[in-house]
Amino acid sequence: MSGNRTFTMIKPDGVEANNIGNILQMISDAGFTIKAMKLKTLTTEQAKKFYEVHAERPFYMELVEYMTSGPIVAAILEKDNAVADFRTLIGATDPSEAEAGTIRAKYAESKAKNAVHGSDSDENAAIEGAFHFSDEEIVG
Ligand code: IDP
Ligand code: MG
Repeated sequence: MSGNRTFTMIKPDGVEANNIGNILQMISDAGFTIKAMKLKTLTTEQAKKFYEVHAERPFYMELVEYMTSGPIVAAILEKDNAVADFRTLIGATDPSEAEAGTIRAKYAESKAKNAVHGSDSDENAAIEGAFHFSDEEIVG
């Protein structure tokens, strides 16, 4: 059975472009409930750890620099089939390939600065949620 939670971040370009409200509206219109949320600026150490799986990719340091360039909004979201449905809502990594009407098609600047993160598996949703939130910061 697929899980009912995913983890997201509104990335620095989304915050900088004043799209926090627009993106949260799309998320709630799509049926997701917010279980935890915070605005914070990631340290270099936190961004490196969060994107550790990409450490060997050529864009890793560019990604870390971008993700620490300004505040992000981190959130845990709940919905049936949360991980897959959220990946559908955000669209492809590269906004030029993202379906019309998806968050990235509407608000991403580029493949690097692509407005939002969404977990890619139930396992990573749990790991990423726990990376950003303590149990007491998550509502029941
Ligand atoms: P995803 O966010 O759609 O899951 P991943 O392949 O997991 O995409 O990549 C993580 C993040 O790394 C992307 O969201 C994007 O910000 C950045 N990224 C991915 N590919 C590239 C690239 O080719 N150049 C620069 N940044 C990239
Ligand atoms: Mg990914």
